[in-house]
Amino acid sequence: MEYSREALMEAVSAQMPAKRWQHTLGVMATSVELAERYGADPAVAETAAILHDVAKYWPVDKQRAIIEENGLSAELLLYDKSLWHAEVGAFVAERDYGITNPEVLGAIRYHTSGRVGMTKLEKIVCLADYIEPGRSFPGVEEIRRLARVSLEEGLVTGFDSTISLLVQKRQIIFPLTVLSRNDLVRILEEKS
Ligand code: DGI
Ligand code: FE
Ligand code: FE
Repeated sequence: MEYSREALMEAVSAQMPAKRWQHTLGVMATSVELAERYGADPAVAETAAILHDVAKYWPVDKQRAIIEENGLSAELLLYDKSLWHAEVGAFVAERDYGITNPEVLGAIRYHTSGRVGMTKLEKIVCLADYIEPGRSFPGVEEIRRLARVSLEEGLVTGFDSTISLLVQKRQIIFPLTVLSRNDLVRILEEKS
């Protein structure tokens, strides 16, 4: 089934509290802005943004079942539940919303952890998730500033803030988050 932009927004918004939908609207607007600035397709970026947190409020048992029953990343189940909705979201986007564009599915799948070799669209949605207008956390203004320098400068600072917070709270870090962060540092070193 093909969803229009409006039908997709309505279907996704029905699956989350109003506040999370406001966040999604922010990620949409910021993804479009970043796509325009950095030369990606704004409509494709917006579609990924609409769906990026589609599974965020699904019961965790349902999320776990989807991962187990569909051969998704079993490794993810060994790490924090808050990581699961990204992988589940990509699956749901394809199964329930007929999304076939692998760029969109990748941007949903990797919006929380990142990955090594992130595409431009993946960086855009992941960075927009950090800096959309509704976000307020220590360091967000600096990430917003760096997002105007480059996608990599903004995103590496975002990952650093997540990793620092996890370390402060002595939480387990999903290894891919560290690998993604290192990959961006390497890209920036090679640029300079
Ligand atoms: O879904 P959002 O709240 O918009 O944002 P998100 O998808 O980037 O992040 C969801 C949560 O995942 C966030 O509170 C931080 C957490 N997180 C990100 N990476 C890791 C992580 N939690 C753990 N334990 N380990 C990680 O590596
Ligand atoms: Fe998310
Ligand atoms: Fe989000």
